[in-house]
Amino acid sequence: MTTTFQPATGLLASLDLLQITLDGPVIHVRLNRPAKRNSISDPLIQQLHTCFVNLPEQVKAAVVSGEGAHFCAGLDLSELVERDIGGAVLHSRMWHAAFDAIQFARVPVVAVLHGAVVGGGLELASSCHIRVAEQSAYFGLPEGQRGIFVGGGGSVRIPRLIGVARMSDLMLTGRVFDAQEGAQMGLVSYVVADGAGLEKGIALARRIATNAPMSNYAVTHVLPRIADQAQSEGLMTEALMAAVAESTPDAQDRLRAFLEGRAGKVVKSS
Ligand code: 1HE
Repeated sequence: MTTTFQPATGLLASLDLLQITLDGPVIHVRLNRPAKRNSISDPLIQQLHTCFVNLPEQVKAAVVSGEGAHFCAGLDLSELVERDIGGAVLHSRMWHAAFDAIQFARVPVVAVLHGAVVGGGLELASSCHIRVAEQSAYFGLPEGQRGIFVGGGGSVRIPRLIGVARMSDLMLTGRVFDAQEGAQMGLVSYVVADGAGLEKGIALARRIATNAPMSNYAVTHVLPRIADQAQSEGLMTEALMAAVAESTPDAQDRLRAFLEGRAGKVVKSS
């Protein structure tokens, strides 16, 4: 695959804990704190927030990865010591804002995972829409061992992916899941060889970027909300969203293209 990613300019270039590059409709956001295993300090969580609420106009899909041997070692534990109770609430809410900015970004986000994806790192991965894991990836929630609890939306997002029982197991017993186990339980959608994650993640992002923006928006913003609704409300929300999507010029063009034999068919992946 040829990649021609160029460094971001302007505000995004000033975010020194992220390495942000762009290739047409795809933005690649790499956590860039490898000496601290990409653990998430206050400046790093703030920079993630800033990045995802300021995606350039041209961007239609995003990839998040980590520099160095690990995706992310979670919360920067050195910052936890001596935070008072009020500060702790605000800190958690700051993480919620950042990860909401990712889950409800304007575009879908693909996480490329390798090495440790633990604690807040797993919370970050869970706020993305698709997860690609290299064989080296492993998943854990060491909060129990550290005497704390998840605070970056993990209790809301992780059970929706793997269920309360599996999340409880990770937290209570210190169990760690490898990439294959992550795939079996639906935490990751693709497992690839070590070193092949980014290529896969970028290929998926390029494919996602060819969809109609309103369809992608419906999937990332409306689908999870429907999943949270009771059946009756969910069906009504679905009908309204379907009507909005169908009536966009984009949908009309794409439907006509298929009917006139100008659009691709649905075939088995090679
Ligand atoms: C850190 C952190 C960190 C590394 N906060 N500094 N997260 C954890 O409990 C995971 C803690 N980290 C680890 O288990 C290991 O560091 C790793 C398995 C991820 C990587 O091991 P390794 O051998 O490659 O690196 P290392 O030697 O342990 O760490 C390298 C440096 O990064 C070292 O600093 P140095 O100054 O001595 O070089 C480490 O101290 C530093 N480092 N991880 C701070 N997490 C919103 S609530 C979320 C709650 C949580 O995320 S709890 C889970 C926290």
